[in-house]
Formats: sequence, C-alpha cells, structure tokens
Amino acid sequence: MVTPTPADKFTFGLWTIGYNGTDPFGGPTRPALDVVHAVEKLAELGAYGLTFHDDDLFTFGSTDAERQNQIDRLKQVLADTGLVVPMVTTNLFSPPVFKDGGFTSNDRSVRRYALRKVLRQIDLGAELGAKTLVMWGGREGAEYDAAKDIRQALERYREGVNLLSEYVIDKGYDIRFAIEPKPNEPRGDILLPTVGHALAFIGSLEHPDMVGLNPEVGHEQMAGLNFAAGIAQALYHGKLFHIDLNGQRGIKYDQDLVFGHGDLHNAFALVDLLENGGPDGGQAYDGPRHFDYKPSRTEDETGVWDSAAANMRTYLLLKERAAAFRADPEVQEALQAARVAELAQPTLGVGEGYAELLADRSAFEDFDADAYFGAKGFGFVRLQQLATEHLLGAR
Ligand code: GLT
Ligand code: MN
Ligand code: MN
Ligand code: MN
Repeated sequence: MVTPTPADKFTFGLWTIGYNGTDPFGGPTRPALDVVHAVEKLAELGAYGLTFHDDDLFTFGSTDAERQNQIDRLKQVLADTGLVVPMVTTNLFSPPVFKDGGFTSNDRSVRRYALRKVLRQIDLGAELGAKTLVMWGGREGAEYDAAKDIRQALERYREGVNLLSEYVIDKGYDIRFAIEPKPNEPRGDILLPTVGHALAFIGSLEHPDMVGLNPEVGHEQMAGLNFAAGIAQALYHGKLFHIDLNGQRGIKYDQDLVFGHGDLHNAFALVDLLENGGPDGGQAYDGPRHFDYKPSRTEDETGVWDSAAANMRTYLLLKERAAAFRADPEVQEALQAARVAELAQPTLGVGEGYAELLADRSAFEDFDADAYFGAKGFGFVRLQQLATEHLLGAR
C-alpha cells in the first residue's frame, strides 16, 4: 500500500526534480536534468504525471523550432510511459523583463507581454490535455509601499485573469485557473499573500467559477498559518482546484522540503482531510497530489530520485496512518467525547429564528453558564495524543 501507483495521482513539477541547487548564495550543484529522463524516472517511481512552466521545457528565448522540438520530445516520452500533464503554468518571474511582475508590472508593455506569454502556455496546456493552469504571481508585489499602487495592481490582476478566462471560454478549452498564494519571496510582499486573500480576490472576478486555488503547504506556513485549516476553508468554498505539497519548518525562507519533512502533525491532518474528509468519510479532493519541493542542493542525482520517492511514500504512509486513526474504536470514542460531530448540528432548530431564540428561556435566562466552571472538559488533548500515537505507529 505504500508503493505508489498512477492511481494515487502523484505529480511533480519539472522544476522540482529539475532544481539544480541554485540559491541566492551559490550556483548549481547538479547538472541540468533532461525532460525525457525525468519523465522516465518518474514513471519508474510510480508517479502519475508531470507539470511544467513554459520555460522549464524550452528555455526562455528559444526559437519556435527549439520550442517545438522540446514539445515533441515531451509528447513522445508521455506516450511511451503513460504519464500525463494535468497542469501547466507560466514563468512570469525569472526573466529580467518580469523584475516588477507580469500582470501587475508598473510597465504596461510588460503586462501585455505577460498576458501573451500565458495565452501561449494555455494553448500548449490544452494541446497536452491539462485541466488546470496555475498562476503563481511570485513577482507580483513590491518591496516599497510608495512604489506600488496596490488597488490598481489588483485591478490589473483582475483584468488579466478576466481576459484569460474569456480566452478559455471562447476557445472551448476544458481548463480552470488555480491561483497560488505566497506571502513573500521573491518580492518583499506578494499580492494575494494567503488563501484568504486569494479567495476574496476570486469573488471579484467576472468568471469566479473558473478560478480556484493552488495552495502550497510551505507558503501558508511561511505566514504562520495552519495549512490543513486553510485547505478545509478552500474545500468549503469549492475552491481547492489543485494543491502543492511540500515541507516547511516555521516562519522563514521558502524551504520546499519533502512533504512531511516539516510540520508532520499538520501533514497528518492534511492527508486525513484530503483522504477521509469527504461527505461519507471518503476523499474530499480527487485531483492530483502535486509535489512542489526542491531536492536539497546537498544531494546528487540519486538523492533527487530518493527525495521524489520520499514525497510519495510519506504521503501514502500518512494515508495509512490516518485510516488506522479513523478505524480505532478509542479514537471514535474520543471524537464523541470531544463532541466533534455536534458541530454539524445547526444552532437553531427547524423553523426557528431570532424570535424563537429570544423566547427560549432555556437558552439564556435559565441557562447556567456558571456550571461550566470546573465542569467536564472536551478531551481535545487526549484526541491529539491518539493522533500522535497513530502517527508514530504506536497504535
Ligand atoms: C516556483 C514557486 C512555486 C510555484 C511554481 C509555479 S514556480 O518554483 O516557488 O511555489 O508553485 O509557478
Ligand atoms: Mn465573459
Ligand atoms: Mn514554495
Ligand atoms: Mn508551489
């Protein structure tokens, strides 16, 4: 059960396994990875698919012929291995032209160029059967307050996403958009910094139904937020279109560690939510389990594939542990004692409104709030310890 198969829907960004170790303090520690080799290795490891930015597949500035050659090579290896491309995204952050962003650069001609670059990648995504276009606006932001008119930047972001939606509709493509929030890095402050900010922005769009989220574990945790709780809210609003799994250890630079190599408790809660949080205790999300991690620059190529396998194995181990947690009678009893299911009960009775609530003396006048002092607790700590013991394989 902990051996990945394509049915598990594990996908990897070409930029993840292809990360060559470059960081702000040092250059590459590994040679470049060819896409054909990458897909073959992922297939061997049991992955389901590959995702990529335009510039991951064909370097920025490639001629049309070079670009087509890389597309053809990718198509061939996909046909040979059975891997799919469920998501594509556009690099609007590496080339110098995007130093002040793409959709929200102060320079209007850069904004027009950025939109053209995305339209081109949408066409390629549609050709390859991708269902999701991720928009990570890492350069959409600022370091200095007076340098960026935030309200106008949001207006230009909105103009851009509306245009792209219009294009997808008119072309008849089966593609949805997924915005990926991040609080900072590379910009001092990035627009749409968290799941919550992005949800509010989506509500302002012309085609909000076509736009959802691609939350990343580490990005929410960089803001000190509870990732599993953010995912629960994204699910609640029907906006979990895609997900970036990785590991992060607290509020610091974006680590992109292997999934589970950061906050393991939260990773457990996340897998439990995705796998067992559905209406009948089934899956709450059935899209790709996409790993957006970076094999540390200390690793050689063996370490790259070991870390790719580690992401999938850790996910499956957590899935197994979460199933055992749910199946444990003591956990069920603790959940009941904690009254977790009682929260599903509406606060008002059928047909009740404020008038009936006001008329109900037992709700207030006769309610003994003082009796709660020193009374029976909820037992949440016991529940968390049971989760911890399942996580540790002690039960
Ligand atoms: C970039 C970023 C990721 C995004 C990718 C999509 S690219 O590496 O750090 O979090 O998901 O553009
Ligand atoms: Mn329209
Ligand atoms: Mn990241
Ligand atoms: Mn990501």
